[in-house]
Amino acid sequence: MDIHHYLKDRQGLIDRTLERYLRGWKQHPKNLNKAMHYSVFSGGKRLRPILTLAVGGLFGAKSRVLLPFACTLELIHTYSLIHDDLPALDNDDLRRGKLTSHKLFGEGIALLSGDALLAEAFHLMTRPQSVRALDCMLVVELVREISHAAGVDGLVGGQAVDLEVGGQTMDIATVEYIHARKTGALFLTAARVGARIGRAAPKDLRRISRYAERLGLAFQITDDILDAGNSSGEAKQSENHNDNNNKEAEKATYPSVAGLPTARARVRELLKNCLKEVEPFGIAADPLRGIAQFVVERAV
Ligand code: GRG
Repeated sequence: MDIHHYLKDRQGLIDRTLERYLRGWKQHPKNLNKAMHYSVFSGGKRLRPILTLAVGGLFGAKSRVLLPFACTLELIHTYSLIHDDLPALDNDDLRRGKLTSHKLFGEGIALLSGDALLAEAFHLMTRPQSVRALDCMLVVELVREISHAAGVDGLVGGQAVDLEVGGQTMDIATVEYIHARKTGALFLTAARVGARIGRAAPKDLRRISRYAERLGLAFQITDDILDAGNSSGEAKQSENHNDNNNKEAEKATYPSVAGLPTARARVRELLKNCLKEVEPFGIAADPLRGIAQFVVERAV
C-alpha cells in the first residue's frame, strides 16, 4: 500500500472532523479560541488519531464511531505540546516551524488554551452523539484509559520525571521509562481505544498493545536520533530559537546515553517487533505496518 497516500487521506479526514468540532466551540473569549485553533491547525501529522482509525478499522469499527475518540487524543496531544513549549518547561520559540503559542498569544493565553483543549477533549468524546453507538460501560472504560494516559502514569508523570532527572547521568532503562510515559502512553492508548471500540478479542488487544508500545518507543528514539543529527551529518532543523534558556538541550536522550549506532539498532529491533506482532492479521494490518515503517524511516 502507498502509506503516504493513506496518511494524507486520514489526516484530511481528521482535519475536517476537528474543524467541525472546533466550529461548535463558543467564539468568546476571542483570544482563547484563536490560540486553540492556531495550535490544533498548525500542521500536526495526526499520527495518534490515525492509529486509532487504523486499529479500529482492523477490527471492523466504523470511522464515524472512532473519530470523536481519535480527535480527543489529538486535542490532548496538542495541549501537551503547548504546555511543553512554555518557558517553565522546554522554553521553545518554534513548533512545527511556526511561533509557539506563548510567543504569539502570551504565556497566560497559551497556558489557558492548553487547559481548555484538555477539558474540551473529554467533553468531545462524551457528547451524546459521540457515544450513541457504544455500550455505556465501554465509554466509561475508554474515558478512564485516556485519562490515565494523560495523567501521573502517562504524559504528565513522564514529563515530571524528565524534569527531575534533567542534567543528571541516566541509564537506558530510565530513558525508556520516560519515553514510555511521555510519548508512549498516548500511542498505546490511541491503538487500544481503536481495538476496544472494535471489540477486539483479549489476545488481539494484547497483541495491539505490544505493537503500540514498541511503536511509541521507536517514534521517540527516532525523534531523538533526528535531533542528534543523521548519518549524513544533517541535523534535524532545531525547533528552538531560544538558546539562552532552552531546557530541552539538558535532557538525556537514547542516542546521548547509548550512542547513535545503538539507538538506530534499537529502532530497527522495535520495527521488527512491531511487524511481528501484526503478522497474524494478514494484509488487513497493512496500514499498521505502513505506520510503523513511516515512523522509523527517517532514522534507519
Ligand atoms: C503534559 C505539559 C505536558 C507535557 C507532557 C508529551 C509531552 C510531555 C510533551 C510534548 C513534547 C514532546 C517533546 C513530546 C515528545 C513526543 C514528540 C516528539 C511529540 C511530537 O509528536 P509529533 O511529531 O507531533 O507526532 P506533530 O507535530 O505531528 O503533532
